[in-house]
Amino acid sequence: MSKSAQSNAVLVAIRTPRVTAEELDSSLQELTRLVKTLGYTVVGQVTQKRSSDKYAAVLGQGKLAELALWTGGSGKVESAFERPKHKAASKFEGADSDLTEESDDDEADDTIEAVPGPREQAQIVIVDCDLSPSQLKNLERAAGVPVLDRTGVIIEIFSRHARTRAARLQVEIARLNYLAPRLRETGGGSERQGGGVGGKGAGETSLELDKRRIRDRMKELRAELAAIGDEHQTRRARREHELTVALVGYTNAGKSSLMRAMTGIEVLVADKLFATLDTTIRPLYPDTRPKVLMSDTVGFIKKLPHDLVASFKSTLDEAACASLLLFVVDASDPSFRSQLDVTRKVLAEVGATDIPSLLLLNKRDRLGPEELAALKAEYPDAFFLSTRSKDDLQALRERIMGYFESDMLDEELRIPFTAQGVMAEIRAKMRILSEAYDADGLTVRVRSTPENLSAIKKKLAH
Ligand SMILES: Nc1nc2c(ncn2[C@@H]2O[C@H](COP(=O)(O)OP(=O)(O)O)[C@@H](O)[C@H]2O)c(=O)[nH]1
Ligand SMILES: [Mg+2]
Repeated sequence: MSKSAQSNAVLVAIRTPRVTAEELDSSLQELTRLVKTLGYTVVGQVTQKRSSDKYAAVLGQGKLAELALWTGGSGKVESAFERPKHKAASKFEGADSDLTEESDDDEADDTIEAVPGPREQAQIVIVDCDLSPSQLKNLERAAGVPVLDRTGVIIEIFSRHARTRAARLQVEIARLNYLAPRLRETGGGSERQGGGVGGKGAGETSLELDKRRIRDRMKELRAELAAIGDEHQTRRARREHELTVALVGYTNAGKSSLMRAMTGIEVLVADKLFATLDTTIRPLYPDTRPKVLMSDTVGFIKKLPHDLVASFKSTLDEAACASLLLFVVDASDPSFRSQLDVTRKVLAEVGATDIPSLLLLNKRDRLGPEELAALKAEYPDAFFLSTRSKDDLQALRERIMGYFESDMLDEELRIPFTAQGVMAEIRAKMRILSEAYDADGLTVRVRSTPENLSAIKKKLAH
């Protein structure tokens, strides 16, 4: 339990006049899912109606105090050591008077009900809007715990999902770009030092030095990225070796649930040995012959900050290498058609146009019989399922294997006892339809991809 106690998050959101209650709610739901993806449990939220989300500490004074209840902080921006600069202070006072004008009584009532017990303390604050560096600093002071904004959360998720070298570089650039203006002076304030060899330039503070290092590193990363060039060759080569099914679609479609159910991650995660394994790509479980890998992509995000579009696309590299794409949609979400359009368009942009695909209309348990019939008429080729139905999952597994096997050949192989080593490879890569032993060896009937078949035949010929 102590581990989960270390990873509670409290969400903060501002509802500006342009935003409806429904929009705020759906934005917070999405943020909750993103935060969960990072491994945090959302234990509470602090929201406030304000004219803007640009106030010095985002929240007004009363709401800062409410936030501090969750995090155990002071609830105040001013620290004993450093008072806000003149301009910031007057802006902050403005924020206070704004609170009395705009604070919502209903929300205040909610707060009293939701006052956290000692077991629900949050160790991080996640803010639904993007924060300026000084807003971040002010909030951290009041909360007394680290603060991450929406962009920070998304960058963190992307970096976990970036698998190819190009994707890693792209995400690293986005991270440094985000980090640079948020760097703070570490150590003893802004002391200046003379230039040492390879160290600070004359009169350069350590903060300036850090910023220069970041700029240099970004230059390096960009050069490296440019040098990688066209990766299509490598992709094609990979596709011949492994059978990979990639799940793509918006967040909340049910991709991770499907991934868990089809690959037995839950079984594995329960066993601590496997807990640290990469869970974004795993073989189907129970094992299949041939082996089929499933990959979970980061998922399309409705409010994706513009600066992150490039790094988001790069996390789709895995999908662009897949042998089969599964487009997962939440069929009970009225906006799934437009989401499907965006998903298809972006995948075409990352060069995944020639990959065969199957449309999965998920959450069919949430549809009435008439809705279901109408959707079946509209999407006759789609596969309907609920990730909660064992039968549906089994049927999907058969559909996927059937797809791969349609490309495969059945053949009879003669394996003399002198070539028994080859059998292990056959068992790993092919589906064995029958095997019969006799005095000199065995005869197996296999179903296999043409590539694997010719590789094995070559070995047997030796
Ligand atoms: N009713 C219903 N809910 C589902 C189904 N599949 C997933 N969900 C729920 O939908 C939410 C999002 O699922 P998740 O797998 O995290 O989606 P992802 O963002 O695409 O990875 C979770 O609350 C799931 O429990 C389903 O078949 N039926
Ligand atoms: Mg997911």
